[in-house]
Amino acid sequence: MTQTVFVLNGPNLNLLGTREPEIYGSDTLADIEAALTEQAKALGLAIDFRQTNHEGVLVDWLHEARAAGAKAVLLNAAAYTHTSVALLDAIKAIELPVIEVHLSDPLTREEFRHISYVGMAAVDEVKGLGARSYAVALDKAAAL
Ligand code: CA2
Repeated sequence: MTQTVFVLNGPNLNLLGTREPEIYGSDTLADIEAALTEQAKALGLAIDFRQTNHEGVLVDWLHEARAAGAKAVLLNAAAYTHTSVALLDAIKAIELPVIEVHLSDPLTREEFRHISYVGMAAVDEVKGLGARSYAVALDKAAAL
């Protein structure tokens, strides 16, 4: 049976491609989803790609990934990366491999972006490559 990788995106990423292209690139989230869908097919995988602006919804989706028997989760929690103990607890609780993804490299930006609660429980991270961060992360998930 085809294994599924959940790709979960947090707040404001629905605006991708409309503003701040110098930081986040000019691809929209729909562009990233389309490219990942093709890449997943080539890898013999399926993706379940989602975006929400709500912290608790991300927590619910992490639980759902476990219940669905997902192979892994790619998580760009956006600003919640830097604030959310709830996400840290959820990642620990689901006992699935979670790969942290960022378009930019938060470590080269403001100091408040240097802490990552997601990173405290993620098995790996890919950041700073723009839309390609997702592609590299999916290759890593496929290799798990
Ligand atoms: O680089 C990333 O992927 C981030 O997760 C993006 C977050 C930021 O808070 C993290 O520190 C790093 C911000 C996402 C906001 O997305 C926008 C996209 C277009 C225009 C405005 C915001």
